[in-house]
Formats: sequence, C-alpha cells, structure tokens
Amino acid sequence: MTAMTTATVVGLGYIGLPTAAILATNGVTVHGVDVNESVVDQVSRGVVPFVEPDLGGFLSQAVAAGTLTASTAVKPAEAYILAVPTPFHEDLSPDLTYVKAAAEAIAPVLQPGALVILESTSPPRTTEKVAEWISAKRPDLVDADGAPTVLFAHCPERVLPGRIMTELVTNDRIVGGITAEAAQRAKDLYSTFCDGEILLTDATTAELAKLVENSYRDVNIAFANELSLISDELGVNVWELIELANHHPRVNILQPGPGVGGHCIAVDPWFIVDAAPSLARLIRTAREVNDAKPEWVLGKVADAVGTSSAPVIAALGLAFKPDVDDLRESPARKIVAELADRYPTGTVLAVEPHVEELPRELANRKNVELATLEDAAARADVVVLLVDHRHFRAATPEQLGIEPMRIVDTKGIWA
Ligand code: SAJ
Repeated sequence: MTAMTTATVVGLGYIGLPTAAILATNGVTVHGVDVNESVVDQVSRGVVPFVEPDLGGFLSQAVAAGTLTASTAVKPAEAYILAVPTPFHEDLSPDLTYVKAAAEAIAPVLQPGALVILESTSPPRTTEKVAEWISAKRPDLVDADGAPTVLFAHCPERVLPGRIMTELVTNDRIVGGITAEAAQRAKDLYSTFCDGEILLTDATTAELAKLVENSYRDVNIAFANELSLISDELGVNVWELIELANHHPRVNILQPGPGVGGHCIAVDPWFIVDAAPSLARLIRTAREVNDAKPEWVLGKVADAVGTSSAPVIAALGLAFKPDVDDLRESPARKIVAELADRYPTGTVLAVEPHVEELPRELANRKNVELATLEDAAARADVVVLLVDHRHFRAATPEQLGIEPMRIVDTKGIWA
C-alpha cells in the first residue's frame, strides 16, 4: 500500500497543531482546520498560539515549505484527524459536542476509502459514534453489501505538555480500528513520524486504554492524598512515611498535594465512571478524594489564621504542577480564589514566578495581589505552599524569615 500523502487535521490546539506540524515535516501535505479565526491566522503565518517548546520550529518550517496550510474550512484528504476537546458536563457526563461537530464538518467532503482518526481522549465507543454521525450525513458511503467504505480508527495521544515534540516521536502509540484495515492504515500514517512501537487493537480497547492510563495515575495520587489526611490525624509526617515505605522493592507511592489539576487526569476517570457507574467504585472514589483535597487545605489555612479577621495570606504557586506556566484546571488557583472570598477584609498575596499577571478571576478580586516570594514572605501572617516549583524549593523558610507555625506546606518541600 502506498503511504498517505494528504491529511486534514480538525482542531489546532495542544494536540492537533503539533500533530499537523510533525506530519507536515515528514512528507505529508496537511491542512489544519479550526473554528477560531485568530488561531487559523496565527498558524497560517507560522506562529504558535500557545507555549510549547520546539513546536515553533516545526510549524514555521512546514508553513514555509507549503506543506501546512490552515483555514476554517475543511478540505478533502486521504486521512482526517479529529483533535478537538472532550470536556464533561456539570453532571460529570461526557460532552461530545465538539467531536460530533468535527465529524459533521468533514462528512460532506469524505470520499470512499478515506481514513478518519479520532485523537481526542474519548469515552468508550465514541469512534463508533463518529462513524454513525458520518453515515447519517452520508448514507451513500457504503459498498454494494452495505459495508462502510470509510475507515475509522482511534489513536489516543499520550504526550506530556512541555515535551510534546519529543514524545510525539518517541512514545509508543495505541491504534484501535473499527476494522483491522483501519488500524493498519492509521499505523501507516503515524509511522511517518513515530519511532515508538505502534500497537494495534480495536477502537473501544484503544479508547479505554487512554482513560485507564490517566485513571491509574489518579487512583495512585488519591492513595497518597488519603495518606496525607490519615497521617495528619495521627500526627505523622506523611512525606517521611512515604519515603520510608517506598524503600520496599515493590512499593512506589506517589506524592500528595493540594489536589489534582490539568486537563486530563481530573477529567478522564469520569468517562469510565459514566460508562460503568456501578462498577467503577474505586475510580470514582479516587476522583472524590482528590477533588476534596482543596477544601482540606482551606481548613488547614483557617487553623493557621485562627481568629484574625483581616489576615495576610501568601499563596505560593498557581500552576497545576511544578515548573510549568499552565494555570488551567489548577487546584492552587481555586484555593487562592476561595481564600480571597473567605477573607474579604484580608489580603491574598499570590506568588507565581511563571506568570506576569494574575488570571482574570483573581485579578478581578480586589484583595488578591501578585507578589514576589520575598515580599509575600515578609508581609504574610500565613504562608500556604501550593506548588513545588524549583523557585520555592531553592529557598528555605529560615532564609525567608517564616516561622514553622505560619506555614501550610501542601507539597512537603519545607516540612
Ligand atoms: N500530581 C500529584 N502527585 C504526584 C503526581 C502528580 O499530586 O505524585 C498532580 C500534579 O500536581 C497535577 C496532576 O497530578 O496537578 C497531573 O499531573 P501529571 O504530571 O501527573 O500529568 P499531566 O496531566 O501533565 O499529563 C498526563 C500524563 N498521563 C500520565 O502520566 C498517565 C500524560 O502522559 C498524558 O498525555 C496527559 O495526562 C493527557 O493529555 O492525557
């Protein structure tokens, strides 16, 4: 079979754009599609609309070579990659609006023999739904026996933000086809840039594999978070406890924190819960344990504040994890907003070395300021450490003049 030479990528976000750029620098002519005109405009000029190391080089090379174009309109191609968001509704059920819209957008231009790949992290059987949505729009895409003439596969991304351009090439990938031919064709496409192993399976197993990977991590973090509550109750230092237990050759406990953030680990387990509500008991409980952690941290801050009605509270870190500038779905950010609301006559000094300005919802609160570590340490009555950034690890409470009684350390770097 000859290699595919054209691809249309729908959704030019954190996954779609890197995938489009890496294909376009490896012999495939790519057209990127996004509903956001500003994104399309930037990509067309070779400009990356978000922070991701090394992506700019790939993008500008592809745009200059004419192998990557972008617009708001879908163009016909041999392969289509759907990389759109899959959030969840308020009742925690999956919201497939964007996937359905993407499927319906490509339907009019699909030709028999085309390959449609769903990359978005998706609940089980979403790839089958994509096929159904497309056949509802294009009942003509069947052969004389009534079998679909378009191939469908799921190929979940597993890249770590901040390392996407490396991990796209080096990570192993799972490719699940609705048919074996679909899986093989998708493998051929990813082989143009992926040096990792490409493992073939069916679409539903591939969907579940991605959800299981992130749920595995969520459950393990929940175990650490639960230990932090138990240890606090029993007067034990949880960091020492975990360090000691991890000397066992078959024990590797993760680290507790103020909660679990990011777009993936706090979302994906709910898709499994939604698919098998009465069976996914551990997975649901892990989510609940992790989601309850910010409230527990707020209780610890309240204990440290005591009866003061106008406390000055320093909150160290707003990002969702250490040493990144990504504030999306961050428990630290939620805790800071909540502190500002609970102490309306007090002041919250937010320290986040990776940003120049506060996110809007914090900037809008009159009693939140962006401060330096030294300034915050000097002014605060209570210091709550929320993210273990290198910047904070480099300092000691003694250097900063903060007495232990004033510290709530959710990451154990000063404990
Ligand atoms: N966290 C802890 N304790 C730990 C480790 C992490 O509290 O011991 C917290 C972090 O602070 C953060 C959250 O968990 O708030 C998630 O961070 P992370 O580094 O575990 O993962 P993400 O969200 O950056 O990326 C994950 C990765 N999945 C796995 O490691 C199984 C990545 O490979 C996926 O591609 C990504 O989700 C995704 O897009 O699904």
